[in-house]
Amino acid sequence: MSDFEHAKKRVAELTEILNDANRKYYVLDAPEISDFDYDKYMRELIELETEFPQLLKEDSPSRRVGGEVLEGFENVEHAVRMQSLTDVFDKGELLEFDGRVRSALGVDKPEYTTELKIDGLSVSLEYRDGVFFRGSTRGNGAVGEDITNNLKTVKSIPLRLSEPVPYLEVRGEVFMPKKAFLDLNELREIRGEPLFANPRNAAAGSLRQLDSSVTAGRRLDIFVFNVQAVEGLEFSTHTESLEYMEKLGFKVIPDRGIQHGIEEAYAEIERLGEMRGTLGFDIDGAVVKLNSLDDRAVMGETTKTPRWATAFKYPPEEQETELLDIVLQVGRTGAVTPNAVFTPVRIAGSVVSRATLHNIGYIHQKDIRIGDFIKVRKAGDVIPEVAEVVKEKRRDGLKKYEMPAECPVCGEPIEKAEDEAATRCVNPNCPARQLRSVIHFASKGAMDIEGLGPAIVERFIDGGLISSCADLYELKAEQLSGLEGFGEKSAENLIASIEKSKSRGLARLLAALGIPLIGTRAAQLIAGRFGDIDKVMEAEEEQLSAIPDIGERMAASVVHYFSDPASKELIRRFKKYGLDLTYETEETADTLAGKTFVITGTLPSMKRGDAKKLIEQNGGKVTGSVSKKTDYLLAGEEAGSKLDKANALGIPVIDEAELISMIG
Ligand code: 1X8
Repeated sequence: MSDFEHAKKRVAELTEILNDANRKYYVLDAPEISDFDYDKYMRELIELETEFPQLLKEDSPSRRVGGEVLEGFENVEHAVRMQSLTDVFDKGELLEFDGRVRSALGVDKPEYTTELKIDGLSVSLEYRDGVFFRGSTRGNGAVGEDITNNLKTVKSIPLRLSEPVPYLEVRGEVFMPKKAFLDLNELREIRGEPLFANPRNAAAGSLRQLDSSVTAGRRLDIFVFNVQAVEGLEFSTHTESLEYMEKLGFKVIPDRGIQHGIEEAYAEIERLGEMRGTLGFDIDGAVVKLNSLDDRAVMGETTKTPRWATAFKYPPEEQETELLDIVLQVGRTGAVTPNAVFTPVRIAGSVVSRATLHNIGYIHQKDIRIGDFIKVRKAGDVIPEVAEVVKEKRRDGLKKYEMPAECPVCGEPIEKAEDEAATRCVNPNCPARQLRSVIHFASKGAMDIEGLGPAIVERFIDGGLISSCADLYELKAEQLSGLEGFGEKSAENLIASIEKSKSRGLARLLAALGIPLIGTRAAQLIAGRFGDIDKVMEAEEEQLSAIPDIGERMAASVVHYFSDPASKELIRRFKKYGLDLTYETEETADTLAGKTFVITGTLPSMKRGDAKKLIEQNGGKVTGSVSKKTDYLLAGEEAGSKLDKANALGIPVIDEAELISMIG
């Protein structure tokens, strides 16, 4: 075989392995291969496709990482209109819908299916010969936009079906799980980027990216719930079509059952409604549909909506409570955010007693006053917010709320810029700002100082031991061992981790400084381009923005940060304490970051201690006993109970040679 034929065969194998792994992980939620192996195969595939570009197919799993940047989206005319549903808001309206169905079909108990209505974005997915070739937004129902590249990055969308169906179009709803949404916003907050209001907006913003690698970085998911068109096949019921889609490899809407008559359907609506708070994603209702496709044909449709289905909208869960206080929180960038504190209430599955009030403009717009009765709800089921004031219940003498003129923490004046909603404390020495910046500095993605969590940072700042990140490097074990909860040993351990952080290198340090808009990846790119801190500090905006993926605003943010004498002083001190402020390529040795290993048995060439060191040098962690949190068991000769336990838990077992190949 020629090199090309070898490559072709291997590309087919890798495609198969990766598509299968992907389906097991994202559709079936039952992963079989490790992330490490997945990444390894993906790298191999990308290398082969780079060497032999003619092997890069439209359904290659490598398309999932994105990368193509478009000028704009093309229009797609939907061959089958993507209809909307008529809404009903209570049982009475639902019974009216059922009345129309019963009289048209002439039956007492129509056969319904009731499903969750996902609060995301409707998309159409089209397959030719079993290969995904086009995905589009709903748009106005008749014409949408071609977002194929972005949809290919959604891991639960199959790029190739288990059968080569000549033509298939399915409809589904793309959404961002609540957890992914909260993580994304947390990251955006750290980077000083605007936050998304709810998971739906985050999903919409992610699908509308012209650069598909941005979409790839957002954890989007999908449920499909309808076959829009299929060639060479006919179904008699909706449930049959769902089963068919499942067989083809789609992630199909869960919790579908058949109900006989509207009372059963209503009971199902109530059951689904009760699950609402416990689901990992937002829903905005339940969809009741006729199951038989013949029945559907009898009912027909209007231009916009089918007559055979309706959406039951759950009332937004809102609770009335009393606003006890408005407290102010000072963020790392100095933004002073007002928060409502109210008598605890239960909403969408959890008890809440605080909600953000965003900024002073929001408070004034809703005229929220301390002592008011307010209605609280969860924005997109996740973030509590104050929906409105119950004005009828307002008692006399409540005063209009005004922001204090001084920072609640440091007492220095606070400012509101004309063009900004936020009010800020501009005192760089404000303890609240310092607290947050030290917490960020020590965190995992930054300098990763083990044992220095938020609670301890707070105690150090409150106790006057430190007031900035640089002060950490002046701490002595003797100072700590006197503190409550610190023994001699734990004090020494913490000092040792602080010491260890000195060698993290330039990329992590840049990320740790908390420069607005500069996260881990940007820090890495900048460190790689300039190599040491002095060059970064001297860099001009044009040089920075010439780095691919570093935008103008990021460039300006870096220059602005280092133009501040306080930043220069901080760096001067870091140098004095001997921090490594250079970038070495080896520094990216975070191959094993986030991975936890347990070592057992006798290794062929290394002592266990050396293996531990090697894992740690590459960013991994070593612990003593096997648990669900263990990622790999490194096993040598005569491995005993740990091996049994790892096998029982399905934890991958590797040998010394595999460890070495993992590190590369
Ligand atoms: C919209 C949605 C439907 C379903 C789930 N989520 C949605 N957002 C479903 O059928 N289970 S149907 C639908 C529509 O037809 N407009």
